[in-house]
Amino acid sequence: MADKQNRSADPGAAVAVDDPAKVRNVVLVGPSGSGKTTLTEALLAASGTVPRAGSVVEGTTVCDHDPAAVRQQRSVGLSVAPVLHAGHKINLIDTPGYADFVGELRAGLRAADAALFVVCAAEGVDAATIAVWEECASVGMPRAVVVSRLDHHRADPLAEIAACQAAFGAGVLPLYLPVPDGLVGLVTQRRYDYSAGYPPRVSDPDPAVSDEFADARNELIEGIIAESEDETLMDRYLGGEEIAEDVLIADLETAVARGSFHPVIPVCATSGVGLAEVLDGIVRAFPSPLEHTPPGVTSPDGTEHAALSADPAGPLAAEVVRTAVDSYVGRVSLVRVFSGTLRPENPVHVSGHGLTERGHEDHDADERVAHLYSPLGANLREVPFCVAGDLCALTKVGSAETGDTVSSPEDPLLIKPWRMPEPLLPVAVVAKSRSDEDTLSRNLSRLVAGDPTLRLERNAETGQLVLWCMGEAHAEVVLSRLRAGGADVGTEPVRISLRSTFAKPARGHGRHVKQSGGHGQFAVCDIEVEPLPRGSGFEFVDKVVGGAVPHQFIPSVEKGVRAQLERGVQDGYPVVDVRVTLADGKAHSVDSSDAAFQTAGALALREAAAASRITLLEPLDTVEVSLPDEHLGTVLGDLSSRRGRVLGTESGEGGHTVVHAEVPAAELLRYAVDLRSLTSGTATFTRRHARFEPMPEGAVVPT
Ligand SMILES: Nc1nc2c(ncn2[C@@H]2O[C@H](COP(=O)(O)OP(=O)(O)OP(=O)(O)O)[C@@H](O)[C@H]2O)c(=O)[nH]1
Ligand SMILES: [Mg+2]
Repeated sequence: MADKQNRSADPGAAVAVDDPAKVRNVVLVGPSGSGKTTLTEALLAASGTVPRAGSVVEGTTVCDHDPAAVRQQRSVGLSVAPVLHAGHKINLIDTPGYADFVGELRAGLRAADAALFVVCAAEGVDAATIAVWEECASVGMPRAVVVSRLDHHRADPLAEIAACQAAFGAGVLPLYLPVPDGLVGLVTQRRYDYSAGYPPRVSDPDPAVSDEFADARNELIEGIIAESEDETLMDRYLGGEEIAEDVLIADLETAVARGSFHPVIPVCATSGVGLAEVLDGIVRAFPSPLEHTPPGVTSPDGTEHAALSADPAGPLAAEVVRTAVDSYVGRVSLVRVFSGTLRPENPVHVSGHGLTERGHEDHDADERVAHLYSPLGANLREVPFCVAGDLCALTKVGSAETGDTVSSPEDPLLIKPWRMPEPLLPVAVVAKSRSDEDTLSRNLSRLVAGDPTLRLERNAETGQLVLWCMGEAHAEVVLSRLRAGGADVGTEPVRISLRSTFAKPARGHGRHVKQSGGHGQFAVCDIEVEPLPRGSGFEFVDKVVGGAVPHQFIPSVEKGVRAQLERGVQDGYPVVDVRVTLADGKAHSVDSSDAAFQTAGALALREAAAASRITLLEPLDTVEVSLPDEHLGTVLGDLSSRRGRVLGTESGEGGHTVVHAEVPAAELLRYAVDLRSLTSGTATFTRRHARFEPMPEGAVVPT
C-alpha cells in the first residue's frame, strides 16, 4: 500500500467539466517548506471543497496523505486537488519541493499548463527553484509567483519580491502589495480586507489607496504597457493619459498567458490573505488547455501522427503521469487527457516506451476502464467522463505504467516521453525471511513500474538486490512502501564487484589422478599464466606438442581453467586479464576424461595463483559533474579525496562547468547525497562504468 485511497460518494461538488476552456491545470513549484501544500489546503477550504483546512504538522492535509509524507512532514509525491472557482475547474497539482522527489515535480510539469512558483517571504530564492523557472521559461510555460507565509516572524515580502526579480529576471512584478489585514491592488487601486477571513471585503477603487505605492504602481503599469500589442499605448501613457483599468488588465492577462509577464501575489495561507487574488488570477490569466500545445505523438510503430489538440472530439490521447499502488483498489493511474474524451464504457489501448533500463519490455495492450475518478488527494470521486485538458484517475488498468499512453484501440498512439532524472543512490535491500523474499520481489516490480525514478538491479556477482534511489528520503519512502506491502525488509552496505589478476607470471601443475578401484580418473596438465594489459580479458593458448594432452581434452582444460577464473583464486573475486598457456600434460588411455581434465585445469590455475601474487582490481567509473562555477573548487577537492582523477573541465551553459573525472565506484556510493550537500543541490552528475584498475596498497576492500 502506498496511499490510503478512499472512494467516497461525493465530498466535493461535481467535478466533471465538458469544456476544456473551463479547465486550468496549475502546478505548484517551490522549495520544500515554502507552503505549497498549505496553500493548496487553504484554497480547497476557501472554495468550499473541504469544510476546513487541514495542517501539514498534524498530517491532516488533502495532499500529504501518504504515511511517509505525514512522517517526513513534507510532500513525497505529486497530488491533485481540483478546486471549483468562478465556473472553472482548477486542478491544483501540488509537488514536493525536496530534491529527492524531483521525478514527481517533472510529472507535475508535464500534467500542467501553467506554474505557480511558491516562495517563502522569509527565505530568498534557492538555485533549484531558479533552475525550474528557467526550464519553464525555455518552453514558454506561463508562470506567476506567490510570496507565501506573510505571517512568518522574519517575513519581508518586499525584499522577497526583489529577490524574485533578481533571480527570475524580466517581467516579474507585484500586482498586489501587503498592507495590514490584507492587500492593496496596484492596478485596481482597491483594498482587499481579510480581517474577517476569506472572501475579502473589497473597497471601491480609490487613487489614495495606492499613493504609498506610487512607484511600484508606475513600474507595474509601464511593465504591462511594454507587453501590450497596442503600440500607441506607451505614447499615450507617457503623454500623461490615464490608461483604463480594464485595458491594463486585458493586456496583463494576455502577457501572462503568453509566458512573458509574471505577476507576484503575496499570500498568507493561515489568515487567507491573497487567496481570492490567486484563484481569480488563475482563472483569468492562466491559459486553458486549449492554448497549450500537447506533446508530440506517433503511432506505436514509430510512424508520425498528426499533432494533437485539446479537442474533446479528437482522437483519444492521454498519458499516465503518475502511478500509485493502493492496498484496497490496486493500481491507481493519474492521467492527463491531451486529446479526445475518456469514457469508462469504451475500451482503451495502453502502449509504453519499454524503458528497458528499468527492466521493462515494450508493451501494447487493450484494456477496459471500468471507472473514472477525479482525485482529491487520496479521495477518488467517480466521474462519468474526462475531456481533453482535464486530469483523472483510472484504477485497475493493469498494464499501465507511468509514462504510458492511453488511446483508442482503433487509433493507437504513443506520446513522446518526458525526461526523467536518473537515480544515483544505491541501497541494498534484504528480506528478513524466505516468505518476505517472495513478497518483496512481487512488490518491487510493481513499485518500479510506478516510479520511473526507481531502478532495480539484481547483482549476480555480489548477490545483492540493489535499489537505485534519488536520495535518502526517497529510499525511506520506497522502504516504507515495501514494508507496508507486507515484506519485512532491511538494508545492508552495498557491495562492490571486484576482480583480481596475476601480478607476475607463474606456472602451475595440475594433477588429478584417482585409480584405486572402479573407473579411474587421470589427468595431468602444466600451465603458464601471464598477466595481460587491463581490459584484455582471458586468452587461452595451446602449446602442447606430441599429443601429451590428447586434442579432445584441450578444451576440457580450458573449461576447467575458465571455471576457476570465474570462481576466483582468492576471496572469490573473478580473475581477469591473463593469458593461460597449456604447455604440457599427461593422459591415460582409459581413465582420462573431460571431467578429469577440467579438474586438472582448475587445480593447475590454483597452484599458479599460489606461486604468483594476486592483485585486486576495483571498478572505476567515468563521472561527469555539471555545477555552477562557484562550487568548482569544493567539488574538485572532494573528487580528489575520493581518489578521483580529473580528466578535464569545460565551460557549459549559464555559468556552469562540466568536470570529467574517473573515480573508483567504491567512492561513489553516497556521491548523490554528498554532492547535493556540497553544492546546495545545484550540481548534477552522471556515471558510467569505465574499467577495472588495481586497488592501491592499503585500500580497504569494500564489504
Ligand atoms: N504560519 C504559517 N505557516 C505556514 C504557512 N504556510 C505554510 N506554513 C507552515 O510551513 C511548513 C511547510 O509548509 P508546507 O505546506 O508543508 O510546505 P511545502 O511547500 O508543501 O513543502 P514540501 O512539501 O516539502 O515541498 C508547515 O509546517 C506549514 O504549517 C503560512 O502561511 N503561515
Ligand atoms: Mg508539500
